[in-house]
Amino acid sequence: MFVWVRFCFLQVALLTSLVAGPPAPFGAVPHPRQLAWQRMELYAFVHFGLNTWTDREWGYGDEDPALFNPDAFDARAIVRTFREAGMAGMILTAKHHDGFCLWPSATTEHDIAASPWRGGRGDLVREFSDACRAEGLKFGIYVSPWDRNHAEYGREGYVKVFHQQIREVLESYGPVFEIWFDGANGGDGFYGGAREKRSIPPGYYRFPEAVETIRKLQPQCVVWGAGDARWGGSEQGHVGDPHWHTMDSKIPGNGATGVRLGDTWMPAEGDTSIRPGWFWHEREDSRVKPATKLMDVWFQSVGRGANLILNVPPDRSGRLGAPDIASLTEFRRLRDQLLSRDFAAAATSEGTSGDPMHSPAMLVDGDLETFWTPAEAEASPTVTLRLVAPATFDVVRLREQIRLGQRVDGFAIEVETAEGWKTVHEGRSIGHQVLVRLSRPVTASRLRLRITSSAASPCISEVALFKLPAMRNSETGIPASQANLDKSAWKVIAATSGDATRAIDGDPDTLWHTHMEQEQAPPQHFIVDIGVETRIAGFTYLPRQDGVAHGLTDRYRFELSRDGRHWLAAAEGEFSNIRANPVEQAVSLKSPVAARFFRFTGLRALERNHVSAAEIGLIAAP
Ligand code: FUL
Repeated sequence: MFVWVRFCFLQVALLTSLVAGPPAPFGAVPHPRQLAWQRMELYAFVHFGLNTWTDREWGYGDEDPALFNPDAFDARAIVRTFREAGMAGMILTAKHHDGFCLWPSATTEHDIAASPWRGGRGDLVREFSDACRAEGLKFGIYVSPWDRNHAEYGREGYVKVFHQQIREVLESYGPVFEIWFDGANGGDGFYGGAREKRSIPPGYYRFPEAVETIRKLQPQCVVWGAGDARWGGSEQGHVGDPHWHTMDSKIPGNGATGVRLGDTWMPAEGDTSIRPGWFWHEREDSRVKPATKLMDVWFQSVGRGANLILNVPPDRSGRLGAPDIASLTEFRRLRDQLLSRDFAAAATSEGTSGDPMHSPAMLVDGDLETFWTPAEAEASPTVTLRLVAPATFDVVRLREQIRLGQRVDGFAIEVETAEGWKTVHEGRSIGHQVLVRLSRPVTASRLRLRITSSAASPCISEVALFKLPAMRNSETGIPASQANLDKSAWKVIAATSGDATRAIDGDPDTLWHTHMEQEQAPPQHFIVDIGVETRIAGFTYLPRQDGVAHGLTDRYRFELSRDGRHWLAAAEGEFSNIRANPVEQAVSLKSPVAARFFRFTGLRALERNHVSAAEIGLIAAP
């Protein structure tokens, strides 16, 4: 029976191909679960947990669960905001690196059942997953592999716990569209009281086995970071250009661009937070990204064919902040306005086609599944669209039918002007979609899409034309620094090595760097005289901004002095997550200290054996 059905199928396939049937898939193609996921495009991230109370980005693992008590938590209100912002789903940090589980887990006592919230009977994963179902959003889960709380971390015992946690969250909360496995691991932690550094061997988490379990429990769930989808390469949300949906099992590649012609379909997700950090910090209430900035990030992720996961963290009351909601609302309005009118709709089209089913008319039929494929003989396939009326546009959206693989390697967009045809854009990748922003608006009634290079006959499903809404210029609304003390009269009076004036010159592109003729290993420090005694409430550290991790300082000491001789240890600690998210770090002192001198010491470096800082600033007490 099977053989016969298969034989018939081959016959039909052969016949259709003689009649010029649909093009065969090319290279790696998406699994249906990946395809459904790629079409979600935009969803929310929710970082919420003990860090919300301790004001940290990475908890050490020894935080008291009693801190967790959001008195006005309302999952439904949060999810409604996401729906109104046009998001297709949300992912919750069910467990972050501090090991605190937001659901009552049988694997640990370090969970929500140990908190006073809802009398110790609360389950935040349940409340969010129920709210998502009620609001029609998909629900996803982040379970951190690195666990700074668990005593067995680094040993076999913890791997079992981790796998059990995955089972718990997938068995009890309905469909999960994506599970997120973060790669971060800073080494040290509480680890049941050991307070030590632990390193793990490659393969420690046994992901292949975990993925097998996930497939069994929830076959539609996309595994991020260990199976189906990849990181977009930065925590600023953007992905590369050109952007390929494939990676290769043999060639190491960069997640931002992907690997052209790679053997594995592994689409990217750009991740970023609406605030500088992932968790809510009061001091960042004034640093919420405005909608214009979100539009930029969206163009550089969704507009390059990737998904965008945008983090919007609840505060200690368990609600989203007013500035965050305002920005999301405006972000939605701008996207709606942009996409409300497609000037290519109902255009007539001319061009060759490989077969009648795949004529150029498919490009403007509003159907993502249908596509145009040119006659095979055409060397540089071109399609011409005549719009129903002359239109002014500055955004062109193109989509390939990615069920058949990513095929196009180069394209040009041309418009007809009074002086003849003019190329207004040349690009490389299309894939799921590309939103091309033209350098300026053009007015035309005829447009040509020319495929200049393609690894297999192009299969283009859409051309659409839009006009950007008026946007107040992208003043980001994010102050350059949280430090508020003027540095112009500051003087470096000592430094163990390197030119420390570069860390107080107000220029984020210059840096203090203790790598001289040879590496000057941490600890390394410098001392600054700020000229007048001032009440200091905190300091800021801006990591180097050139994308290099050498000397990135993830442990610091900060001291203050009135006379430059007697020092007070004002703060010592960790700058968490600066490798992936090298934004300015602000540290508040327990209470303000009057001082005229400060000494900044880098105690540990993430890479190479030296210390660097782009800027150090001071926060004066009000
Ligand atoms: C990173 C983590 O270390 C951050 O804390 C955050 O969760 C981000 C989404 O991923 O690698």
